[in-house]
Amino acid sequence: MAFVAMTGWTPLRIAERGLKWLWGKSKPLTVAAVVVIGTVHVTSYIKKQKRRKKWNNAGKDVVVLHMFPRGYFCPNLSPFVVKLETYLRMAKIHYQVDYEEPIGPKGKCPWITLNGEEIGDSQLIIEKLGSKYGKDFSSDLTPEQYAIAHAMRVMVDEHLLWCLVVWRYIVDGGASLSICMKFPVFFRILIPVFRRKVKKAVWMQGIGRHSFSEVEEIGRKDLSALSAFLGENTYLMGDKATEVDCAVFGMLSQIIWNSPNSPYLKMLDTEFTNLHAYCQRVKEEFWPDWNDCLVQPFPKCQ
Ligand SMILES: N[C@@H](CCC(=O)N[C@@H](CS)C(=O)NCC(=O)O)C(=O)O
Repeated sequence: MAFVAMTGWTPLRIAERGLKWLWGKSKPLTVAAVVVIGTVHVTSYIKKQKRRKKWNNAGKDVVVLHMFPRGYFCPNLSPFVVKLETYLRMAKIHYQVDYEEPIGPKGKCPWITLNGEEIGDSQLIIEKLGSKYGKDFSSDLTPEQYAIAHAMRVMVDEHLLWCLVVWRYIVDGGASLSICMKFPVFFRILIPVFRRKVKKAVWMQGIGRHSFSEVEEIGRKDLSALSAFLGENTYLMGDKATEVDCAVFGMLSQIIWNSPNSPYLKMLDTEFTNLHAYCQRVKEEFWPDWNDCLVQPFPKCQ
């Protein structure tokens, strides 16, 4: 108090002086930071607008499919990209691919641009395209068959997926990704960051609380159900391919071509061989240009 009385320097005045001093010292740095951040934002905004202009010029009713870059052994490392691209082929819908902006309006890959509209989520996209182009391959199914196909699709998209996520990012630590896809050094550095994000996600989802062997058994039961249901059929719902085949093929494609050394690949090779043969059939039917959709040349290790 005596100090305040003698000098007239209240705590408020001291703080005010301190802030003024700090601003004086760091003004050039603050201005430089604002200019750099502003320039980066404006430049990326302009680039984003240019890309949109290009996609909107793709042509009326032409789908622009935004995805991660192609892989060495499978056209994509995302089961949902393979699912959606298989559907586009099944439905013979004219489409173009884009690798510049793989993450879409819902913060996920894949997404599409159609006549200027941006749509996210493989399933919602398939349903929307199905009604727009009149390509509903499940319309002949009975309500009971339809319900089974729906349950199978959800099991694969929302359950088996997590078993693969645990293997790919936690057990395998993303190692198979760098074998199966050309990863720029920058992205390799980001794998541990993504791994941490996945660890949090699987914990929240719940599957991350199980041991690896428990997760493996959970995955085995899904594959076993698919295998038993497929039996000797050509496609899941019989002789004719339907939407559920796109989802199942998309997910199994990740096991067969993008998960070397995974326990699930061993299961398909030994226990559930009809699923392996089924994937070869879907590939032959809808991906005659499979090899042209891969990054060449293959790495020496394979
Ligand atoms: N339900 C979505 C799932 C899409 C999805 O999970 N995509 C993953 C790649 S396989 C992704 O974008 N992950 C990036 C992230 O979550 O940040 C769909 O069917 O499209």
